[in-house]
Amino acid sequence: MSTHYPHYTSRPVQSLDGIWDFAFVENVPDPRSPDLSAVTYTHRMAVPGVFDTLPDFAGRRGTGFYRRRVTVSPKARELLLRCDGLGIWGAFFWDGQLIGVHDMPYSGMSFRFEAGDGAEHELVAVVDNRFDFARQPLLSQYYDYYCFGGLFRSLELHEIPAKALDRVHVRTLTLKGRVEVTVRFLNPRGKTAELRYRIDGGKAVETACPVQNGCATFTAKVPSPTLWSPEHPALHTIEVSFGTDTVVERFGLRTVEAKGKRILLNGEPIQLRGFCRHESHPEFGPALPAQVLLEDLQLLRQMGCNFVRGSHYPQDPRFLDLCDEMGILVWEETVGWGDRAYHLQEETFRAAQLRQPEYMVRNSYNHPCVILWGFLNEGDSTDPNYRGFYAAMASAFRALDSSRLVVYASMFDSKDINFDLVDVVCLNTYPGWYANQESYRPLDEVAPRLDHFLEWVDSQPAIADKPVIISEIGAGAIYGWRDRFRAHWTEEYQSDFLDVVLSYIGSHPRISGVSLWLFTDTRTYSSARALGRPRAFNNKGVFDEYRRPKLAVETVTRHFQSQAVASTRP
Ligand code: ADA
Repeated sequence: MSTHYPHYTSRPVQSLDGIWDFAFVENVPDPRSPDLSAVTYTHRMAVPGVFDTLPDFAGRRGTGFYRRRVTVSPKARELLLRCDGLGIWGAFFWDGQLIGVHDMPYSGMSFRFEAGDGAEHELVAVVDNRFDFARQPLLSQYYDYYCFGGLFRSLELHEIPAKALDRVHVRTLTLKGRVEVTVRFLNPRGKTAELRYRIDGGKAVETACPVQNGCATFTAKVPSPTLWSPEHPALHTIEVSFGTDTVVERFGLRTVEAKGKRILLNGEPIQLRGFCRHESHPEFGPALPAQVLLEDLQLLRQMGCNFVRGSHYPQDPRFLDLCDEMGILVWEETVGWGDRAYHLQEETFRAAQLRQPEYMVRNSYNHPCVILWGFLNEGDSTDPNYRGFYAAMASAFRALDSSRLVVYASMFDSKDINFDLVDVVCLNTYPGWYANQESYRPLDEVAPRLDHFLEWVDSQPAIADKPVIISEIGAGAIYGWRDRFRAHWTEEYQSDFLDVVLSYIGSHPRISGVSLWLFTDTRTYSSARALGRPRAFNNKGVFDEYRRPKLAVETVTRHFQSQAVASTRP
């Protein structure tokens, strides 16, 4: 059984998670065509895991070679390797032959190939964590988060039958339980497909559907429909069979839209209360054990949150399954950080960005928790030269999924020129933190800056009707650093700061939501840029990297819990 939905219940599926042979090599000229016979496997490595937090390789950049034996059934013909995510670039070799390049960091990708003769095979993964713009344009050393190296999410091997399913996507058509079901095939053949489906384990329905562009689409009625919401995260399942192949997908009935300056969930206005969260841990990197995923979600719930911004990359599918179950709304976004002309003008960067929505939508479509598709965090949204690219990113998401809102987080305040292209106006802003040095009381910068922004939005006809999210705002604090001066970097200052911010947001109905920066402290630059990031961590977490609470947790809890109570009052 897979670690997350979907579950392929009839084809042979084996998990490749576990301990692999490993070698770390520096200065490999081209990891796309390595000399595998020259590699000496000196170590063992965990999958999922990251090699660059372990004592022997901490902080090093180079090429990791992973190797293991795999046994498939002797009659296996076609295989599919699914890798739920790696960093920062990878290639897979089956019996020495290249079977796929994984160049979408943090995204799940699958590779199909012939099994070859016999039951015993060798699988090698070459995982490179060096920054190389030509090979991996999506991640750079200057990004304000450490880009870990390794096979950091699960791997599976599937034996594919001749008639095989890829994914089944379910879209809510009406809140009374009418859904649109799109079945995607791996080997689309013929004009019609004979399908069998069951919803919530109920009666099996047979249907013959026309196949177009590799997909068959039909509508269905959920027999006992229950809406999904943060308060009642009810979920449904659909099991679809095609020939001998069966997949079970889970979905929720819910709608999301932007209307009259509000975000509506199931037709009702919703206020988003939450945090930006990095999938990061000093030891595990993004390969968080299920226990830590649960820990994070319990901490968020205890603070009264209903929202997580998955900064700044596609999310772990196990985390999204848990958000579905626990009723936490999610903003999922493409890999990117502060990209300026030097990236935005490069065709390799643009092409890689434009491919990300394809994987994100394919992987996350059925998660009711995901309500926002985001792209290009703090990219240059002031330069008219890149407005076309912003429009293309928004269209890429909309073409694949018209059932969610599309956003990007801007740091440019009233200088931004692209807010009209997306559904919600989202601002990252740090008044009172990156403050005027002459300021005697930097906290006084918060309200005027936010006032100015909201007035500006309302004065712009093209965006005045859109909802507003404060997608980042926060202040750093070093865990355990308390001081009666309550100055920058003390836990006291962070707590005072978030008190001011959340008092403001709580009394300004024009703001539809906030994702505070940041949930936990997160490893970042290890170069000289770390001079502005004590410990080479982004220290704006209200928890440190080991999830130990700072003073601000009580402050945030007080505000979010009282807002949560207020929002449920009739
Ligand atoms: C930006 C960015 C974050 C983080 C933050 C900060 O808004 O989006 O990733 O770097 O600034 O801490 O300054």
